[in-house]
Amino acid sequence: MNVIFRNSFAAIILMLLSSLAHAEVTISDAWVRATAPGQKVGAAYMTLQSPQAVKLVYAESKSADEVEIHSMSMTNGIMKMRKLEALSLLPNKPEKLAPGGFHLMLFGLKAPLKAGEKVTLTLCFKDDKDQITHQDITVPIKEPN
Ligand SMILES: [Cu+2]
Repeated sequence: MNVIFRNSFAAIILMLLSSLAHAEVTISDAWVRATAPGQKVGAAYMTLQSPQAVKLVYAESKSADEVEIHSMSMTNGIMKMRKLEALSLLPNKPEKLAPGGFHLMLFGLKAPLKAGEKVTLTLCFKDDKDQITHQDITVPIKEPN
């Protein structure tokens, strides 16, 4: 093997490895709702899209004691929230977390969430081989409009 061939071989291996590592969930339009002083609960919204079937199984934030995955639905005119064990993502189908629907609920906020500041979240996804991947995101805090 000459040196050039070996180097390009190594480069191809690296490219393959990094493309595997980047089979990750695309997280877009993420925002966290600003909270009033004293409010201990917040909500985060975003759009999730994965190239493969995965489940969002866990989330955490340094800004909150606990983060839960919730759904929201209207039953007889009453909004009901439900804690989900996991949120399934189908391949290449965007799943929107938005007010009135799925959201991440932040419990035990350590400080009020002020518009213009940012919150970090870690999202954990599990694929169909039970492989867990973590993704850290930085999310802007906004007033709902
Ligand atoms: Cu909720």
